[in-house]
Amino acid sequence: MTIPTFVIGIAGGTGAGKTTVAREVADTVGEAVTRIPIDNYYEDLSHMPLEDREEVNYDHPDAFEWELLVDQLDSLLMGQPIEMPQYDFEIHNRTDETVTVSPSDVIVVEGIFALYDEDILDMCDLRVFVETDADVRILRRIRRDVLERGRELAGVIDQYLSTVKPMHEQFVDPTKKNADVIIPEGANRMAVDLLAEKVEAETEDGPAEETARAWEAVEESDRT
Ligand code: UZR
Ligand code: MG
Repeated sequence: MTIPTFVIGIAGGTGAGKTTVAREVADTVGEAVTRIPIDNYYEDLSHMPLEDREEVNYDHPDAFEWELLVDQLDSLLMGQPIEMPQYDFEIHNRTDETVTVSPSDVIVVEGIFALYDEDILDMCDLRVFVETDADVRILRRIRRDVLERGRELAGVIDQYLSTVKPMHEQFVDPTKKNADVIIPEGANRMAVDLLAEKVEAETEDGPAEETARAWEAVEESDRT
């Protein structure tokens, strides 16, 4: 008997520490964990010139290709591998490459809208919202966008005020009500350990599987 895949959704505002929580949970649990960043499922905007792509509101739920994410998650849950798209923040677009992702016991779906779409919510076994103060989040966001995503400070500030903040208040923050647990300040050790314990408990062989395997062993030894 196989244990069904355990799916965790991790949402929260930009810079909240979602990716860090996902990574630390993955590093803490014994099982293989597949991470699915929802950023990889931004709509393919190859048909648009860069100047237009720079103007897109990436903090709105419509910026994502939900159908593809749902389809691919479905495939993984049915035990089939997927070709996960990859996203390049510097050019605001999907890259030509995909990454083959194999099914695994644990899947972490992570992104600002991880707790937004009804289908995704249904597929999650554990829904987590990472709640970090807005001032801490914007400081992290500035550091990341300037150092890692090739942005100008003025542009980061402008984008934050024009879309990131209002969209957070309108669309992201309300998804907190869909969470089973809210964890403060991103990757705090206790929260990560509790999540990891839950994952271990849900994915380890229960008594039913152990009994079944014990019987198989007995039958096997009877035959020999
Ligand atoms: P996280 N984002 C970009 O800045 N450029 C893109 O091409 C695509 C996304 C940003 C997006 C959102 N918003 O706030 C953030 N803007 O990525 C979500 N503007 O990513 O959860 O890792 O912060
Ligand atoms: Mg992140």
